[in-house]
Amino acid sequence: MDKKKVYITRRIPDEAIELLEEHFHVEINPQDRVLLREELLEKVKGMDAVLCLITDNIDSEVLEAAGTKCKIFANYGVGYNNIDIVAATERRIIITNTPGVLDDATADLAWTLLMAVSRRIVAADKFTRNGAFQSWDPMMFLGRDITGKTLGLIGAGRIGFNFAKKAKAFDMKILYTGLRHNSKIENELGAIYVDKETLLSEADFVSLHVPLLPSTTHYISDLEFSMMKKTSVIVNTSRGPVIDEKALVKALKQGEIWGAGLDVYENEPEIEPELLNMYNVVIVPHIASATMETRTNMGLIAARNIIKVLSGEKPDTCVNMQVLK
Ligand code: 8YV
Repeated sequence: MDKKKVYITRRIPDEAIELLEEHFHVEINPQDRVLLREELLEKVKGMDAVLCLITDNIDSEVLEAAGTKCKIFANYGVGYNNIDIVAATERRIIITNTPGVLDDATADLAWTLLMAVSRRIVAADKFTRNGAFQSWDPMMFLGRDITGKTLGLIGAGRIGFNFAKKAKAFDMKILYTGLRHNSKIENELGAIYVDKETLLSEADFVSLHVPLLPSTTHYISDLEFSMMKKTSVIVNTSRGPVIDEKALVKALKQGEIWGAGLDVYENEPEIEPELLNMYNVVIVPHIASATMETRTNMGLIAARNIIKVLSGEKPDTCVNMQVLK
């Protein structure tokens, strides 16, 4: 019998590819770039499964193009706002994601950004490299304390919890807000649930850990920035559109907040040009899960989901459970 066919839209770590190759005929996008729309529509045709990335727009046209043989789109990421879940469910295509394995890496990167902004690491590094460190100056690169300050967590799911856990080492007070109370974060970390306004006005550091939904789009905009402390730092490792990027530029320019650490952008890979020249902003290119271990584990979850689904079993991490009933 012919082997089932799996398409991978962009090269991912070898372990996942090798695992899939033990079972299926695997084709991978050979180019080091996101597939163009017409390429994606062509490549998914006749596949039994597709392993896609958050940079692929999987809408009803793509799902339709894949055809009736296709059982699963396994998304390489925990977020799946790139996929039309309703359209997939209508076609009884299973959608999976990669939760759990990237909690630490994402929380670590959020901390890296928080610290880099607070201690002005990037600007200080550039200054030193450029040979500008000619004499020590007591007023040079004054940053902001972290220990003992108040952390404001927006979204207390797995990644938010993990981020807050690390705040304990800095003796921080932890405030959180979100759709629902989380007794685990309250009992284990002493976090206090507050409304959005209280969080924004009391936190020294605000970190975003919510999925992108209509209700979280521009969750932080002009009004929210005006409520924040002038000394505060905002960190975003969730999804770009959660922050209104133009409002962020304005808030930074007007000194409504002290700084920002960003991994994600509203119109990725484009970035508001003014952010590029601001000294109090640290920007990285969506690398929160970019460690060898984490990216390998994400690939293995996606690969195992495909193996299970194409053997008639339930996947480990389905996001449209209705299809399994
Ligand atoms: C990845 C992410 O970089 O998991 C997510 O939702 O945004 C990141 O971990 C991305 O998914 C890679 O496709």
